[in-house]
Amino acid sequence: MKLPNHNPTQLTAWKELEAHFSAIQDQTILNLFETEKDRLNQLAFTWEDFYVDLSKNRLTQKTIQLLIKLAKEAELPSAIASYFSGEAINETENRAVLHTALRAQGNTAIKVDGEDITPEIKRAKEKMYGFAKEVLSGQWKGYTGKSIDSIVNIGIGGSDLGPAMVTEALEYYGNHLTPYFVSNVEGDHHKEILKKIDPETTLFLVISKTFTTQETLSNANSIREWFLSSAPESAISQHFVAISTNLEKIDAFGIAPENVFPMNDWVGGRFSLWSSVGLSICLAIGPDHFENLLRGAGAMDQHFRDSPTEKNIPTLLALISIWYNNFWQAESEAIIPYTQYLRNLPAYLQQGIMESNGKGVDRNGNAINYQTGTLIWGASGTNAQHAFFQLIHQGTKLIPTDFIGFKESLHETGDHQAKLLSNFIAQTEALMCGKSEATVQKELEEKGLSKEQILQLAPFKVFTGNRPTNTLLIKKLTPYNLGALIAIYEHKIFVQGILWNIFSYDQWGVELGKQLSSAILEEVKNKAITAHDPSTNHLIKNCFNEGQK
Ligand code: G6Q
Repeated sequence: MKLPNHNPTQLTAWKELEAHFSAIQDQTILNLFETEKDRLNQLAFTWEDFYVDLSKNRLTQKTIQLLIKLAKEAELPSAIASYFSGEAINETENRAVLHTALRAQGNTAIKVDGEDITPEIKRAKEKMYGFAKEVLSGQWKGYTGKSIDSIVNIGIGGSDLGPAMVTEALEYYGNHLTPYFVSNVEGDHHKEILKKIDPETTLFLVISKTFTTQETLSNANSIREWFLSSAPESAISQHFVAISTNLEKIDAFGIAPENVFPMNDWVGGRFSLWSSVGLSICLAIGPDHFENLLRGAGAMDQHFRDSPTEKNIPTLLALISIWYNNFWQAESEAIIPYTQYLRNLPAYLQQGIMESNGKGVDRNGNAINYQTGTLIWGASGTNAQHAFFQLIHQGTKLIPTDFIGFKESLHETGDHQAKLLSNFIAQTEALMCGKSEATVQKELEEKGLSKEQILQLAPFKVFTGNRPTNTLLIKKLTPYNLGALIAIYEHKIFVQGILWNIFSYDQWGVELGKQLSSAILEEVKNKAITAHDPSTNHLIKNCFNEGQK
Protein backbone atom coordinates (compact mmCIF):
# COMPACT_ATOMS: atom_id res chain seq x y z
CA MET A 1 0.00 0.00 0.00
CA LYS A 2 1.45 3.35 -1.09
CA LEU A 3 -0.72 5.47 1.17
CA PRO A 4 -1.30 5.19 4.90
CA ASN A 5 -4.36 3.18 5.76
CA HIS A 6 -6.35 4.12 8.85
CA ASN A 7 -10.03 3.99 9.58
CA PRO A 8 -10.36 7.63 10.73
CA THR A 9 -13.13 6.83 13.19
CA GLN A 10 -10.77 4.53 15.08
CA LEU A 11 -8.10 7.19 15.60
CA THR A 12 -7.74 8.75 19.04
CA ALA A 13 -8.20 12.27 17.73
CA TRP A 14 -11.51 11.29 16.08
CA LYS A 15 -12.88 10.08 19.38
CA GLU A 16 -11.59 13.22 21.08
CA LEU A 17 -13.27 15.30 18.41
CA GLU A 18 -16.58 13.53 19.08
CA ALA A 19 -16.36 14.40 22.77
CA HIS A 20 -15.20 17.91 21.96
CA PHE A 21 -18.10 18.37 19.55
CA SER A 22 -20.61 17.56 22.31
CA ALA A 23 -18.86 20.02 24.58
CA ILE A 24 -18.84 23.00 22.21
CA GLN A 25 -21.79 22.48 19.90
CA ASP A 26 -23.96 25.05 21.68
CA GLN A 27 -21.44 27.84 21.55
CA THR A 28 -21.97 30.48 18.90
CA ILE A 29 -19.25 31.84 16.67
CA LEU A 30 -19.94 35.32 18.00
CA ASN A 31 -19.45 34.13 21.57
CA LEU A 32 -16.21 32.48 20.59
CA PHE A 33 -14.90 35.87 19.48
CA GLU A 34 -15.57 36.98 23.07
CA THR A 35 -13.95 34.02 24.77
CA GLU A 36 -10.98 33.62 22.41
CA LYS A 37 -9.41 37.04 22.37
CA ASP A 38 -6.80 36.16 19.76
CA ARG A 39 -9.24 34.30 17.55
CA LEU A 40 -8.90 36.38 14.39
CA ASN A 41 -5.15 36.37 14.62
CA GLN A 42 -5.06 32.62 15.05
CA LEU A 43 -7.49 31.85 12.26
CA ALA A 44 -6.61 34.36 9.52
CA PHE A 45 -3.74 33.66 7.16
CA THR A 46 -1.91 35.67 4.57
CA TRP A 47 -0.16 33.98 1.67
CA GLU A 48 1.12 36.08 -1.23
CA ASP A 49 -1.99 37.89 -2.60
CA PHE A 50 -4.39 35.78 -0.52
CA TYR A 51 -6.01 36.65 2.79
CA VAL A 52 -7.86 33.63 4.18
CA ASP A 53 -10.15 34.22 7.14
CA LEU A 54 -11.33 31.02 8.83
CA SER A 55 -12.51 32.73 12.02
CA LYS A 56 -16.23 32.73 11.15
CA ASN A 57 -16.52 29.01 11.81
CA ARG A 58 -18.10 26.93 14.56
CA LEU A 59 -14.81 25.85 16.03
CA THR A 60 -12.33 26.76 18.73
CA GLN A 61 -8.57 26.67 18.97
CA LYS A 62 -8.98 23.26 20.57
CA THR A 63 -10.97 22.04 17.54
CA ILE A 64 -8.14 23.05 15.24
CA GLN A 65 -5.59 21.34 17.50
CA LEU A 66 -7.60 18.12 17.45
CA LEU A 67 -8.12 18.25 13.69
CA ILE A 68 -4.38 18.70 13.24
CA LYS A 69 -3.80 15.76 15.56
CA LEU A 70 -6.20 13.75 13.41
CA ALA A 71 -4.23 14.67 10.27
CA LYS A 72 -1.01 13.55 11.95
CA GLU A 73 -2.49 10.29 13.18
CA ALA A 74 -3.74 9.65 9.65
CA GLU A 75 -0.11 10.20 8.51
CA LEU A 76 -0.96 13.09 6.24
CA PRO A 77 2.65 14.33 6.00
CA SER A 78 3.90 11.02 4.62
CA ALA A 79 0.95 10.88 2.22
CA ILE A 80 1.84 14.36 0.92
CA ALA A 81 5.39 13.17 0.31
CA SER A 82 4.11 10.15 -1.66
CA TYR A 83 1.79 12.40 -3.72
CA PHE A 84 4.54 14.78 -4.79
CA SER A 85 7.19 12.13 -5.33
CA GLY A 86 5.24 10.28 -8.01
CA GLU A 87 4.37 7.09 -6.15
CA ALA A 88 1.44 5.25 -7.74
CA ILE A 89 -1.05 6.56 -5.17
CA ASN A 90 -3.93 6.04 -7.60
CA GLU A 91 -3.71 2.39 -6.62
CA THR A 92 -6.84 1.05 -8.31
CA GLU A 93 -5.45 2.24 -11.65
CA ASN A 94 -1.81 1.77 -10.63
CA ARG A 95 -0.86 5.32 -11.58
CA ALA A 96 0.98 8.24 -10.07
CA VAL A 97 -0.93 11.50 -9.53
CA LEU A 98 1.35 14.19 -10.81
CA HIS A 99 -0.56 17.22 -12.01
CA THR A 100 1.77 19.04 -9.60
CA ALA A 101 4.75 18.04 -11.81
CA LEU A 102 3.26 20.06 -14.68
CA ARG A 103 3.68 23.26 -12.73
CA ALA A 104 6.73 22.39 -10.63
CA GLN A 105 9.16 25.29 -10.35
CA GLY A 106 12.90 24.60 -10.38
CA ASN A 107 14.85 21.75 -11.86
CA THR A 108 14.34 18.92 -9.40
CA ALA A 109 13.86 15.56 -11.11
CA ILE A 110 10.42 13.96 -10.67
CA LYS A 111 10.47 10.24 -11.28
CA VAL A 112 7.79 7.89 -12.51
CA ASP A 113 8.89 4.27 -12.61
CA GLY A 114 12.47 5.43 -12.14
CA GLU A 115 12.41 7.86 -15.07
CA ASP A 116 12.61 11.64 -14.75
CA ILE A 117 9.50 13.08 -16.41
CA THR A 118 10.55 16.73 -16.29
CA PRO A 119 12.28 16.77 -19.73
CA GLU A 120 9.11 15.34 -21.28
CA ILE A 121 6.98 18.00 -19.56
CA LYS A 122 9.29 20.70 -20.86
CA ARG A 123 9.12 19.36 -24.42
CA ALA A 124 5.32 19.18 -24.34
CA LYS A 125 5.13 22.74 -23.06
CA GLU A 126 7.53 24.01 -25.71
CA LYS A 127 5.46 22.36 -28.43
CA MET A 128 2.28 23.89 -27.04
CA TYR A 129 3.77 27.37 -26.67
CA GLY A 130 5.37 27.23 -30.13
CA PHE A 131 2.06 26.23 -31.68
CA ALA A 132 0.14 28.92 -29.79
CA LYS A 133 2.61 31.57 -30.94
CA GLU A 134 2.22 30.50 -34.57
CA VAL A 135 -1.56 30.62 -34.36
CA LEU A 136 -1.65 33.92 -32.47
CA SER A 137 0.80 35.66 -34.80
CA GLY A 138 -1.26 34.62 -37.81
CA GLN A 139 1.62 32.55 -39.17
CA TRP A 140 -0.50 29.41 -38.92
CA LYS A 141 -2.92 29.52 -41.85
CA GLY A 142 -6.17 27.81 -42.58
CA TYR A 143 -6.59 25.94 -45.87
CA THR A 144 -7.59 29.06 -47.81
CA GLY A 145 -4.63 31.08 -46.50
CA LYS A 146 -6.56 32.97 -43.81
CA SER A 147 -5.36 33.11 -40.23
CA ILE A 148 -7.27 31.57 -37.35
CA ASP A 149 -9.88 33.56 -35.41
CA SER A 150 -11.83 30.83 -33.57
CA ILE A 151 -10.99 27.70 -31.62
CA VAL A 152 -13.34 24.87 -30.76
CA ASN A 153 -12.46 22.62 -27.82
CA ILE A 154 -14.09 19.23 -28.37
CA GLY A 155 -13.94 17.19 -25.15
CA ILE A 156 -15.99 16.30 -22.09
CA GLY A 157 -15.54 16.00 -18.31
CA GLY A 158 -11.92 16.66 -17.44
CA SER A 159 -11.19 17.44 -21.08
CA ASP A 160 -13.73 20.26 -21.05
CA LEU A 161 -14.62 21.66 -17.63
CA GLY A 162 -11.17 22.95 -16.65
CA PRO A 163 -10.30 24.53 -20.01
CA ALA A 164 -13.80 26.04 -20.29
CA MET A 165 -13.82 27.43 -16.74
CA VAL A 166 -10.31 28.91 -16.93
CA THR A 167 -10.78 30.37 -20.40
CA GLU A 168 -13.95 32.08 -19.21
CA ALA A 169 -12.34 33.16 -15.92
CA LEU A 170 -9.43 34.77 -17.75
CA GLU A 171 -11.43 36.33 -20.57
CA TYR A 172 -9.97 39.71 -19.59
CA TYR A 173 -6.53 38.41 -20.61
CA GLY A 174 -7.85 37.12 -23.93
CA ASN A 175 -6.84 38.00 -27.47
CA HIS A 176 -8.42 37.98 -30.93
CA LEU A 177 -9.28 34.25 -30.79
CA THR A 178 -12.84 33.34 -29.84
CA PRO A 179 -12.99 30.08 -27.88
CA TYR A 180 -15.92 27.68 -28.06
CA PHE A 181 -16.51 24.45 -26.15
CA VAL A 182 -18.43 21.43 -27.39
CA SER A 183 -19.00 18.65 -24.89
CA ASN A 184 -22.50 17.17 -24.75
CA VAL A 185 -23.35 14.37 -27.13
CA GLU A 186 -26.60 15.82 -28.43
CA GLY A 187 -26.05 17.21 -31.90
CA ASP A 188 -27.76 20.43 -30.85
CA HIS A 189 -24.75 21.48 -28.80
CA HIS A 190 -22.25 21.49 -31.63
CA LYS A 191 -24.78 22.61 -34.25
CA GLU A 192 -25.33 25.89 -32.38
CA ILE A 193 -21.58 26.48 -32.35
CA LEU A 194 -21.11 25.62 -36.02
CA LYS A 195 -23.59 28.43 -36.79
CA LYS A 196 -21.12 30.92 -35.35
CA ILE A 197 -17.85 29.83 -36.95
CA ASP A 198 -16.20 29.86 -40.34
CA PRO A 199 -14.44 26.59 -41.28
CA GLU A 200 -11.70 28.53 -43.07
CA THR A 201 -10.62 30.33 -39.90
CA THR A 202 -11.36 27.79 -37.16
CA LEU A 203 -9.09 25.41 -35.33
CA PHE A 204 -10.61 22.30 -33.76
CA LEU A 205 -8.93 20.78 -30.71
CA VAL A 206 -10.04 17.21 -30.13
CA ILE A 207 -9.24 16.46 -26.51
CA SER A 208 -9.59 12.98 -25.16
CA LYS A 209 -7.10 11.19 -22.97
CA THR A 210 -8.41 7.80 -24.07
CA PHE A 211 -9.73 8.85 -27.49
CA THR A 212 -12.56 6.38 -26.94
CA THR A 213 -15.10 8.68 -25.27
CA GLN A 214 -18.44 8.41 -27.04
CA GLU A 215 -19.41 12.08 -26.70
CA THR A 216 -16.08 13.46 -27.89
CA LEU A 217 -15.67 11.09 -30.79
CA SER A 218 -19.25 11.59 -31.98
CA ASN A 219 -18.83 15.35 -31.87
CA ALA A 220 -15.40 15.23 -33.50
CA ASN A 221 -16.66 12.98 -36.31
CA SER A 222 -19.74 15.09 -37.01
CA ILE A 223 -17.73 18.30 -36.95
CA ARG A 224 -15.13 16.74 -39.26
CA GLU A 225 -17.92 15.78 -41.67
CA TRP A 226 -19.32 19.31 -41.54
CA PHE A 227 -15.84 20.70 -42.16
CA LEU A 228 -15.25 18.40 -45.13
CA SER A 229 -18.51 19.49 -46.71
CA SER A 230 -16.72 22.71 -47.68
CA ALA A 231 -13.02 21.85 -47.34
CA PRO A 232 -10.81 19.22 -49.00
CA GLU A 233 -9.47 16.24 -47.00
CA SER A 234 -5.97 17.75 -47.16
CA ALA A 235 -7.21 20.70 -45.06
CA ILE A 236 -7.64 18.53 -41.98
CA SER A 237 -4.01 19.02 -40.97
CA GLN A 238 -4.42 22.80 -40.84
CA HIS A 239 -7.60 22.70 -38.79
CA PHE A 240 -7.60 19.66 -36.48
CA VAL A 241 -5.23 18.93 -33.62
CA ALA A 242 -5.55 16.27 -30.95
CA ILE A 243 -4.58 15.98 -27.31
CA SER A 244 -4.49 12.36 -26.20
CA THR A 245 -2.48 9.39 -24.98
CA ASN A 246 -3.94 7.13 -27.67
CA LEU A 247 -1.82 7.68 -30.78
CA GLU A 248 -3.32 4.76 -32.70
CA LYS A 249 -6.85 6.06 -32.47
CA ILE A 250 -5.78 9.58 -33.41
CA ASP A 251 -4.13 8.21 -36.51
CA ALA A 252 -7.32 6.39 -37.42
CA PHE A 253 -9.22 9.67 -37.05
CA GLY A 254 -6.88 11.24 -39.59
CA ILE A 255 -4.98 13.75 -37.45
CA ALA A 256 -1.33 14.10 -38.46
CA PRO A 257 1.26 13.05 -35.83
CA GLU A 258 2.77 16.55 -35.78
CA ASN A 259 -0.64 17.87 -34.73
CA VAL A 260 -0.77 15.68 -31.66
CA PHE A 261 -0.05 17.07 -28.21
CA PRO A 262 0.79 14.48 -25.59
CA MET A 263 -1.04 13.58 -22.41
CA ASN A 264 0.21 11.26 -19.73
CA ASP A 265 -1.19 8.52 -17.60
CA TRP A 266 -0.02 10.26 -14.47
CA VAL A 267 -2.44 13.17 -14.98
CA GLY A 268 -6.07 12.53 -14.17
CA GLY A 269 -8.68 14.07 -16.48
CA ARG A 270 -10.13 16.42 -13.86
CA PHE A 271 -6.65 17.67 -12.94
CA SER A 272 -5.37 18.03 -16.48
CA LEU A 273 -5.92 21.68 -17.41
CA TRP A 274 -2.24 22.28 -16.59
CA SER A 275 -1.15 19.90 -19.36
CA SER A 276 -1.66 20.00 -23.13
CA VAL A 277 -5.36 19.65 -22.30
CA GLY A 278 -5.09 23.34 -21.48
CA LEU A 279 -4.20 24.14 -25.10
CA SER A 280 -7.44 26.09 -25.57
CA ILE A 281 -6.51 28.18 -22.50
CA CYS A 282 -3.00 28.69 -23.84
CA LEU A 283 -4.40 29.84 -27.19
CA ALA A 284 -7.10 32.02 -25.67
CA ILE A 285 -4.82 33.92 -23.25
CA GLY A 286 -1.41 33.29 -24.83
CA PRO A 287 1.61 31.34 -23.50
CA ASP A 288 2.82 34.05 -21.07
CA HIS A 289 -0.44 34.17 -19.16
CA PHE A 290 -0.68 30.37 -19.30
CA GLU A 291 2.77 30.13 -17.78
CA ASN A 292 1.66 32.47 -14.98
CA LEU A 293 -1.32 30.22 -14.32
CA LEU A 294 1.13 27.33 -13.87
CA ARG A 295 3.41 29.45 -11.69
CA GLY A 296 0.60 30.38 -9.33
CA ALA A 297 -0.43 26.74 -8.95
CA GLY A 298 3.23 25.77 -8.50
CA ALA A 299 3.65 28.34 -5.72
CA MET A 300 0.57 26.99 -3.93
CA ASP A 301 1.96 23.45 -4.35
CA GLN A 302 5.08 24.57 -2.51
CA HIS A 303 3.04 26.16 0.25
CA PHE A 304 1.00 22.96 0.62
CA ARG A 305 4.01 20.65 0.56
CA ASP A 306 6.25 22.67 2.84
CA SER A 307 4.07 24.58 5.34
CA PRO A 308 3.33 23.14 8.76
CA THR A 309 -0.20 21.81 9.12
CA GLU A 310 -1.28 24.66 11.41
CA LYS A 311 -0.46 27.24 8.74
CA ASN A 312 -1.32 25.15 5.69
CA ILE A 313 -4.25 26.76 3.88
CA PRO A 314 -5.48 23.77 1.80
CA THR A 315 -5.06 21.43 4.77
CA LEU A 316 -6.95 23.69 7.16
CA LEU A 317 -9.79 24.12 4.66
CA ALA A 318 -9.95 20.35 4.27
CA LEU A 319 -9.96 19.74 8.02
CA ILE A 320 -12.70 22.30 8.63
CA SER A 321 -14.75 20.67 5.89
CA ILE A 322 -14.29 17.27 7.59
CA TRP A 323 -15.34 18.85 10.89
CA TYR A 324 -18.67 19.92 9.37
CA ASN A 325 -19.17 16.80 7.26
CA ASN A 326 -18.41 14.21 9.91
CA PHE A 327 -19.18 15.88 13.23
CA TRP A 328 -21.87 18.44 12.41
CA GLN A 329 -23.32 16.12 9.74
CA ALA A 330 -23.48 18.96 7.18
CA GLU A 331 -24.37 17.50 3.80
CA SER A 332 -23.19 20.17 1.43
CA GLU A 333 -20.88 23.11 0.98
CA ALA A 334 -21.50 26.16 -1.15
CA ILE A 335 -18.77 27.95 -3.09
CA ILE A 336 -19.59 31.53 -3.99
CA PRO A 337 -17.11 33.47 -6.13
CA TYR A 338 -17.84 37.19 -6.11
CA THR A 339 -17.02 37.74 -9.76
CA GLN A 340 -18.91 36.86 -12.89
CA TYR A 341 -15.63 35.65 -14.41
CA LEU A 342 -15.67 32.69 -12.00
CA ARG A 343 -19.34 31.84 -12.51
CA ASN A 344 -18.39 28.31 -13.52
CA LEU A 345 -15.89 27.67 -10.72
CA PRO A 346 -18.56 25.84 -8.66
CA ALA A 347 -19.41 23.55 -11.60
CA TYR A 348 -15.73 22.88 -12.20
CA LEU A 349 -15.13 22.08 -8.52
CA GLN A 350 -18.19 19.85 -8.45
CA GLN A 351 -16.33 17.46 -10.69
CA GLY A 352 -13.03 17.80 -8.85
CA ILE A 353 -14.52 17.30 -5.43
CA MET A 354 -17.45 14.96 -6.02
CA GLU A 355 -15.82 12.69 -8.60
CA SER A 356 -12.72 12.40 -6.43
CA ASN A 357 -14.22 11.93 -3.02
CA GLY A 358 -17.68 10.54 -3.78
CA LYS A 359 -16.55 7.07 -2.67
CA GLY A 360 -18.18 4.54 -0.36
CA VAL A 361 -15.38 1.99 -0.11
CA ASP A 362 -12.18 2.54 1.87
CA ARG A 363 -8.61 1.81 0.87
CA ASN A 364 -8.99 -1.77 2.08
CA GLY A 365 -11.97 -2.32 -0.20
CA ASN A 366 -14.43 -2.25 2.69
CA ALA A 367 -17.74 -0.42 2.75
CA ILE A 368 -17.46 2.78 4.76
CA ASN A 369 -19.71 3.62 7.70
CA TYR A 370 -18.89 7.34 7.92
CA GLN A 371 -19.63 10.19 5.55
CA THR A 372 -17.23 11.05 2.71
CA GLY A 373 -17.59 13.45 -0.27
CA THR A 374 -19.54 16.63 0.32
CA LEU A 375 -22.14 17.92 -2.12
CA ILE A 376 -20.81 21.04 -3.80
CA TRP A 377 -22.91 23.79 -5.26
CA GLY A 378 -22.81 27.50 -5.82
CA ALA A 379 -23.01 30.39 -8.24
CA SER A 380 -21.46 33.80 -8.67
CA GLY A 381 -21.78 36.41 -5.95
CA THR A 382 -24.66 38.80 -6.04
CA ASN A 383 -26.65 36.59 -8.45
CA ALA A 384 -26.61 33.85 -5.80
CA GLN A 385 -27.80 36.32 -3.14
CA HIS A 386 -30.92 36.96 -5.20
CA ALA A 387 -31.48 33.27 -5.82
CA PHE A 388 -30.70 30.65 -3.17
CA PHE A 389 -29.18 32.61 -0.29
CA GLN A 390 -32.57 32.51 1.47
CA LEU A 391 -31.90 28.86 2.27
CA ILE A 392 -28.39 29.51 3.52
CA HIS A 393 -29.60 32.34 5.80
CA GLN A 394 -32.86 30.93 7.14
CA GLY A 395 -33.18 27.31 6.00
CA THR A 396 -32.97 24.26 8.24
CA LYS A 397 -29.72 22.96 6.79
CA LEU A 398 -26.19 23.80 7.85
CA ILE A 399 -24.29 24.92 4.76
CA PRO A 400 -20.69 25.97 5.32
CA THR A 401 -19.91 28.43 2.54
CA ASP A 402 -16.70 29.62 0.91
CA PHE A 403 -16.76 33.27 -0.10
CA ILE A 404 -14.14 34.08 -2.75
CA GLY A 405 -13.63 37.72 -3.59
CA PHE A 406 -11.10 40.00 -5.25
CA LYS A 407 -10.04 43.34 -3.77
CA GLU A 408 -9.44 44.97 -7.15
CA SER A 409 -11.68 44.72 -10.18
CA LEU A 410 -10.17 44.27 -13.62
CA HIS A 411 -12.08 47.15 -15.20
CA GLU A 412 -12.59 50.50 -13.49
CA THR A 413 -16.35 50.99 -13.38
CA GLY A 414 -17.43 53.71 -10.97
CA ASP A 415 -18.51 52.38 -7.59
CA HIS A 416 -19.41 48.86 -8.77
CA GLN A 417 -16.43 47.27 -7.04
CA ALA A 418 -17.18 49.00 -3.74
CA LYS A 419 -20.77 47.76 -3.98
CA LEU A 420 -19.62 44.23 -4.81
CA LEU A 421 -17.18 44.09 -1.90
CA SER A 422 -19.75 45.51 0.50
CA ASN A 423 -22.10 42.70 -0.45
CA PHE A 424 -19.30 40.16 -0.16
CA ILE A 425 -18.48 41.27 3.38
CA ALA A 426 -22.05 41.90 4.48
CA GLN A 427 -23.12 38.38 3.66
CA THR A 428 -20.55 36.67 5.89
CA GLU A 429 -21.37 39.14 8.67
CA ALA A 430 -25.11 38.51 8.29
CA LEU A 431 -24.63 34.74 8.25
CA MET A 432 -22.61 34.82 11.44
CA CYS A 433 -24.39 37.56 13.40
CA GLY A 434 -27.96 37.00 12.25
CA LYS A 435 -30.69 39.30 13.54
CA SER A 436 -32.30 38.81 16.95
CA GLU A 437 -35.99 38.98 17.70
CA ALA A 438 -35.45 42.11 19.78
CA THR A 439 -33.79 43.88 16.84
CA VAL A 440 -36.55 42.79 14.50
CA GLN A 441 -39.21 44.07 16.90
CA LYS A 442 -37.44 47.38 17.31
CA GLU A 443 -37.17 47.84 13.55
CA LEU A 444 -40.84 47.08 13.08
CA GLU A 445 -41.80 49.47 15.88
CA GLU A 446 -39.82 52.20 14.16
CA LYS A 447 -41.77 51.50 11.01
CA GLY A 448 -44.96 52.16 12.96
CA LEU A 449 -46.43 48.66 13.00
CA SER A 450 -48.91 47.75 15.72
CA LYS A 451 -47.94 45.41 18.57
CA GLU A 452 -50.10 42.69 17.08
CA GLN A 453 -48.59 43.10 13.63
CA ILE A 454 -45.11 42.99 15.13
CA LEU A 455 -45.80 39.75 17.01
CA GLN A 456 -47.18 38.17 13.88
CA LEU A 457 -44.37 39.22 11.56
CA ALA A 458 -41.30 39.05 13.79
CA PRO A 459 -40.59 35.27 13.69
CA PHE A 460 -40.22 35.37 9.91
CA LYS A 461 -37.74 38.22 10.03
CA VAL A 462 -35.42 36.70 12.61
CA PHE A 463 -32.05 35.38 11.43
CA THR A 464 -30.60 32.81 13.80
CA GLY A 465 -27.07 33.48 12.51
CA ASN A 466 -24.16 31.29 13.57
CA ARG A 467 -23.82 30.08 9.97
CA PRO A 468 -20.21 29.32 9.08
CA THR A 469 -18.15 30.77 6.27
CA ASN A 470 -14.57 30.83 5.00
CA THR A 471 -13.47 34.04 3.34
CA LEU A 472 -10.82 33.98 0.63
CA LEU A 473 -9.99 37.55 -0.25
CA ILE A 474 -7.54 37.78 -3.13
CA LYS A 475 -5.87 40.92 -4.42
CA LYS A 476 -6.83 40.58 -8.07
CA LEU A 477 -8.04 37.98 -10.56
CA THR A 478 -4.82 37.23 -12.42
CA PRO A 479 -3.73 33.99 -14.13
CA TYR A 480 -1.24 33.47 -11.28
CA ASN A 481 -3.82 33.90 -8.52
CA LEU A 482 -6.36 31.73 -10.34
CA GLY A 483 -3.75 28.97 -10.63
CA ALA A 484 -3.13 29.18 -6.89
CA LEU A 485 -6.85 29.20 -6.10
CA ILE A 486 -7.51 26.06 -8.13
CA ALA A 487 -4.51 24.36 -6.52
CA ILE A 488 -5.92 25.13 -3.05
CA TYR A 489 -9.03 23.13 -3.88
CA GLU A 490 -7.03 20.34 -5.54
CA HIS A 491 -5.01 19.87 -2.37
CA LYS A 492 -8.10 20.14 -0.19
CA ILE A 493 -9.48 17.19 -2.18
CA PHE A 494 -6.28 15.25 -1.56
CA VAL A 495 -6.24 15.86 2.19
CA GLN A 496 -9.88 14.85 2.57
CA GLY A 497 -9.32 11.66 0.59
CA ILE A 498 -6.37 10.75 2.81
CA LEU A 499 -8.29 11.31 6.02
CA TRP A 500 -11.40 9.51 4.78
CA ASN A 501 -9.16 6.61 3.78
CA ILE A 502 -10.48 6.48 0.21
CA PHE A 503 -8.90 6.54 -3.23
CA SER A 504 -9.54 10.01 -4.67
CA TYR A 505 -8.06 9.59 -8.12
CA ASP A 506 -10.19 6.92 -9.79
CA GLN A 507 -13.78 7.34 -10.96
CA TRP A 508 -15.27 3.89 -11.40
CA GLY A 509 -18.65 5.37 -10.53
CA VAL A 510 -19.02 6.87 -13.99
CA GLU A 511 -18.53 3.53 -15.78
CA LEU A 512 -21.80 1.65 -15.29
CA GLY A 513 -24.00 4.24 -17.00
CA LYS A 514 -21.60 4.31 -19.97
CA GLN A 515 -21.70 0.52 -20.26
CA LEU A 516 -25.47 0.34 -20.14
CA SER A 517 -25.98 3.18 -22.61
CA SER A 518 -23.78 1.36 -25.15
CA ALA A 519 -25.82 -1.79 -24.61
CA ILE A 520 -29.11 0.07 -25.09
CA LEU A 521 -27.80 1.78 -28.23
CA GLU A 522 -26.84 -1.58 -29.71
CA GLU A 523 -30.22 -3.08 -28.89
CA VAL A 524 -32.02 -0.15 -30.46
CA LYS A 525 -29.88 -0.27 -33.59
CA ASN A 526 -30.47 -4.01 -33.93
CA LYS A 527 -34.12 -3.65 -33.00
CA ALA A 528 -33.55 -6.31 -30.35
CA ILE A 529 -34.57 -4.86 -27.04
CA THR A 530 -33.71 -7.47 -24.46
CA ALA A 531 -35.32 -7.67 -21.08
CA HIS A 532 -34.68 -4.78 -18.75
CA ASP A 533 -36.79 -3.88 -15.77
CA PRO A 534 -40.35 -2.75 -16.69
CA SER A 535 -39.60 0.96 -16.30
CA THR A 536 -36.48 0.82 -18.49
CA ASN A 537 -38.18 -1.33 -21.13
CA HIS A 538 -41.02 1.13 -21.40
CA LEU A 539 -38.69 4.13 -21.62
CA ILE A 540 -36.69 2.50 -24.43
CA LYS A 541 -39.87 1.75 -26.35
CA ASN A 542 -41.19 5.21 -25.66
CA CYS A 543 -38.03 6.90 -26.94
CA PHE A 544 -37.36 4.79 -29.97
CA ASN A 545 -40.73 3.49 -31.20
CA GLU A 546 -43.45 5.63 -32.60
CA GLY A 547 -46.95 5.35 -31.22
CA GLN A 548 -45.87 4.95 -27.63
CA LYS A 549 -47.03 7.42 -25.04
C1 G6Q B 1 -11.93 12.98 -15.02
C2 G6Q B 1 -12.59 11.87 -15.64
C3 G6Q B 1 -13.48 12.20 -16.80
C4 G6Q B 1 -12.76 12.30 -18.14
C5 G6Q B 1 -13.81 12.29 -19.25
C6 G6Q B 1 -13.19 12.42 -20.62
O1 G6Q B 1 -11.12 12.88 -14.16
O2 G6Q B 1 -11.65 10.91 -15.93
O3 G6Q B 1 -14.23 13.37 -16.60
O4 G6Q B 1 -11.96 13.43 -18.19
O5 G6Q B 1 -14.56 11.12 -19.17
O6 G6Q B 1 -12.30 11.39 -20.85
P1 G6Q B 1 -11.34 11.42 -22.09
O7 G6Q B 1 -10.40 12.56 -21.93
O8 G6Q B 1 -10.62 10.11 -22.09
O9 G6Q B 1 -12.20 11.59 -23.31
